[in-house]
Parts: sequence; C-alpha cells; structure tokens
Amino acid sequence: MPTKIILDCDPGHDDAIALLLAWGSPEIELVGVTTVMGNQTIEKVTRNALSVARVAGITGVPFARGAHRPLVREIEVADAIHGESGLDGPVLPEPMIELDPRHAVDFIIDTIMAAEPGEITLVPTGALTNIALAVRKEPRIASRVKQVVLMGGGVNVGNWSATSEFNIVIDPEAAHIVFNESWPLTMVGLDLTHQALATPEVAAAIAAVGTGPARFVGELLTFFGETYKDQQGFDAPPVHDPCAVAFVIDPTVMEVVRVPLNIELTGSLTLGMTVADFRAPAPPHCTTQVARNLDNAKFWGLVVDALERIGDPAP
Ligand SMILES: [Ca+2]
Repeated sequence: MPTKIILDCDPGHDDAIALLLAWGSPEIELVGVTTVMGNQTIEKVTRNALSVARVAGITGVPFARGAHRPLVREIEVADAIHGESGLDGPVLPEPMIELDPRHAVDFIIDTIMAAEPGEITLVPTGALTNIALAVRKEPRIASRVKQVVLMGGGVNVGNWSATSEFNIVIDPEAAHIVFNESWPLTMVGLDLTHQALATPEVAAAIAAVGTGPARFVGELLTFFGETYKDQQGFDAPPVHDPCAVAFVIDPTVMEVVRVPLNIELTGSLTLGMTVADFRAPAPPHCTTQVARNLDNAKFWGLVVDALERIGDPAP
C-alpha cells in the first residue's frame, strides 16, 4: 500500500524536485499539493507548482493555494537563491490544471478528516504556516495524521542566520505550533540535507535519463548551483526538500534519532533556531526525531528512478 501524502510546498527549485520524486515513486500516493509563501510570493509559488505539474504530467491531484504571509511577521522571500520567479532557470510552461477552490488550510483539514486515522502523512517543505493554521482550526488532525515529515531547521546549523534555517525562521511562530503538537514529527533539517549535494556526477545521472522532466531538473540544478555558490559558497547545491519525501519512500535512506525539539522565539541572535536537547535519552513521551546521516547513493537513486518512471509525459 502506498503512503498517502499531502506535499505542502513553496516551489522553489528543491520543492519542484520533491514534487517530481513524490509523483514518480510508487511507494507514495500524492493526495494533494498545497502551497505556502516562502521562496517567493504565494502567487508565484502556486503558479510554479502548477507549471511543474504540467512538466511532470501530474493529473488527478488537487492543488490548493495557502497562506500569503507568516502568522505574525512580514513576508521575506528567497529571491537571491530562487530568482525573481521563485523557479528561475528553465522555461516554465503555462499551467494546465485548475486550482482547488478551497484554501490550503481547509483542503488539508478536509482531506485528513475524510481519511482513516493514520492514513495521511503531511510533508511540509516550506514555512509551516498552513500546517499551524490547520491544526489550530481543527485540532483533531493532530491525532489523525500518520506523521509529519518536514524539511526545515537544523541541529546547530543555519542558512538564513547563524543558527536558523529559512523555512523555520520566516515563520517561527508557526513552527513553534507544529513542533509542539502531539503528532509524530521528523525533522529533516540542514544537517541532513547538506549531505544531498547535486554534484556533477548527480547531474550526469539525471541528464542520462534523457527526458523532458530530466532536462527540466538539470536546468533547475544549474541555476540553483550558481546561486548557492554565489550566496552560500557551496561547490554543489544541497537539494533539501526531496530528502523529506525520500524518508517517506524509504526510511532506511537516512538515520534518525529521537530527541526533544523546540523552536526559539525570543532569542536576539537565535530566532527560529531548532533547539535539540541531547542531554539525556529522549523521554517516552517524546514525539520528535531528527534525521542525521544520509545514504547518498540510495537517495539519488530514488530521484533518478522517479524521473525514469515519469518518462516523457504528453505536453
Ligand atoms: Ca521549500
């Protein structure tokens, strides 16, 4: 039985690859895609999600637009990394599918409440605004989801500040809500995703697939690689978001450790830090875990296999 997921994303170069990985993997049933502002405005990331859907030939999956700003703070976009469109590099095709009329928050609630308990896994790869709003509006979703597997945060590593990762720090209040809920939560953070580098060997393996979607990913990685080199000094770009999807496909792709996690909301230097308490073994009530070592070959194998399964969809 495939795992049913809702991908909550802000495409975003790595979000786009996460969406392709989810769509091309038989272990996953994509029951919905929701968008949240982050890498760019909600209008741009939503349009990008629909363009990626066309590239991948995604049909029969609802797409719903979500939060246009963080809960408390002003919006902060990552145009230095993802460009003016949020998905600079390839030509983005005109979307073919219509958005679901519901707000993402209502879509998430409706989908989880209509499913069996333990059926839906939430995979957020952007700010946690939609997820926080959903669980505040309908608290029963906390006990009905199977788990939350999110890309965000990092143990003692940041990318938007010395201590903090973009998805968490742009809406730390939302992250605080999500990390303190009762659902099982896996944090796939920078300490893991910085091991998922799109090296020239990875780019060659993707190019060898030889399809339109594979070329699209190649163009995404070229742009992403340039901005990551300029802005963050990486020789090869870390491809964060597909790591969370990969964990749902095959949990053996990374090592995880249970540890209490919480979000810093008041630090003058550490706002949005994901604080992990490793002082003692995790207590029995601890519902959070953090991803550590990545099986790099297995991870990129999943991405290449997904692209091969997607093939060349009709335009
Ligand atoms: Ca993202």
